[in-house]
Amino acid sequence: MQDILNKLRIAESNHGISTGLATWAGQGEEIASYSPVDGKLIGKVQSANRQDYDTVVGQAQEAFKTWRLVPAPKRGDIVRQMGEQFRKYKTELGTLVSYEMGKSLQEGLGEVQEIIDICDFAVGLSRQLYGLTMHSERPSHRMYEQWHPIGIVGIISAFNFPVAVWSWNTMLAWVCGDVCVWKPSEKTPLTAIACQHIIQEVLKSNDVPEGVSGLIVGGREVGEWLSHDERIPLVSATGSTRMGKAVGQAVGGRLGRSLLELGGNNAIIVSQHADLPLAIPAIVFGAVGTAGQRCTTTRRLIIHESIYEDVKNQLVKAYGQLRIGNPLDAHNHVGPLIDEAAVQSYQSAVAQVGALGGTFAVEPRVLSGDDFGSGCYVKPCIAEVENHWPVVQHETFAPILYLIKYKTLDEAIALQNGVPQGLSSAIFTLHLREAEQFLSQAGSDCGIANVNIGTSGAEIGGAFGGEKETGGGRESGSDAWKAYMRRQTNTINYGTTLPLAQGIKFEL
Ligand code: UN1
Repeated sequence: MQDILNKLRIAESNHGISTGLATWAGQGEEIASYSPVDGKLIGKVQSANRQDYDTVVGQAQEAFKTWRLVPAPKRGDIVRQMGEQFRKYKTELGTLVSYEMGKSLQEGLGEVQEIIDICDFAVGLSRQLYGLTMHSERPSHRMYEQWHPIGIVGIISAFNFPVAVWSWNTMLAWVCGDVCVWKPSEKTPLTAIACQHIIQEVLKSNDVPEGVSGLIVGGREVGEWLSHDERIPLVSATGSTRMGKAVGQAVGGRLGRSLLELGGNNAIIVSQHADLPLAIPAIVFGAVGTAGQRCTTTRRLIIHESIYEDVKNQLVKAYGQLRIGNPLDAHNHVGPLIDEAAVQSYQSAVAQVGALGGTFAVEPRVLSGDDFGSGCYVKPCIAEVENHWPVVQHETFAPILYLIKYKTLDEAIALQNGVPQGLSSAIFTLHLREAEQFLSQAGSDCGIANVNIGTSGAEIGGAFGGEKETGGGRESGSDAWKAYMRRQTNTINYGTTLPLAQGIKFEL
């Protein structure tokens, strides 16, 4: 690991990590990053105080003045070079993601692949920031719209995807001509610093001011500074619904824009017409991948009553084959939770299930022993529950899968939609009518609705996000870029008279 930290220019230090970055020099409290894999200290980071914050935002404001003038395809070329850098550092960064956050190495590498993919996407996008032209109702008038950069984008990201979610926002924002100020999760500061180092080489060699990429390491107060700061027209926040409500209210209070990607409570409907050999691995990956800490994690299974016992038995068998342990060991499927507080949430949720009369098809357990020294390893479990129970309505960031029975598809869709969140959803069926009903306007109410694939593991090419308490924002692919720009409608009169719209007469 030391080799990897050296390559990423993160040295272990008891006195904070010196990055040599002008855009980040913390004078605030020290934040220690412990690995949930083995409980060891990876490094300590000085967080930013308010003065550091203002310095970074000031640098971002200055950088915006030049960055917005760089032609978009040229900005795209710089993002292309960043993609090359991430290709170069994929193994090292993926390994650090795995070690600092605790997800499997495969998923750590997958996360860096998402960065590479969004860089490629953004390069193409840099030549496609299209606006429409309209036909004016007035003679010798031309109307069109154009998209301009909006300014500083504040990015608040969560521990579970410590680098990919940053890149979805940043790479788009950059080709759009914006500059970014990033507040990573205080649980994963080192992966953020590593990213900052990786992109610095590109910024330097292209003479781009460092201020296009500010980094603010710190706790909740940094999120509050960003949310209340009128210098920041857009705040993109990924994390809990509680955090998103606070950000949304603060940003809304000053009529700024927020882009919120918050909690999910994702369900898969397993119809009697499902191809079970396809469904079972999708369910298991969705429920236990990233130890249940994705916002797209499969939390609820809504199973047709005629196949309920069969599906349950197959899942119990599949869970029996799961290997839990060090995520850097490629043999293991499930790593640790992020910290002990997450273990407590898992314990509290399973206790609530028990108290409400739920039964466990696969028992929960906090694992102990030499291999689980960090105290953050838990057993993925399966509980038989009712959808309306508060614990089932709530997103617990842990590998707890809830089983629910249904009789008719209408009922299944109502159950699937019957939670406060609306991020991801799926149905397994080979029946065309069922699939189409699920996808129809009267079907799933989520931002993501899949057929015959699970709820997690979305590709970057689609718009990512969801409805209701998930916050309504869309990041990543499709036309999500529009949130990062301001639209301007332009009407040009190239005639010799001044006709007014709506035929209004005004004579002097
Ligand atoms: C998240 O958990 O915040 O679709 C993002 C997925 C990943 C992204 C998840 N591509 O599961």
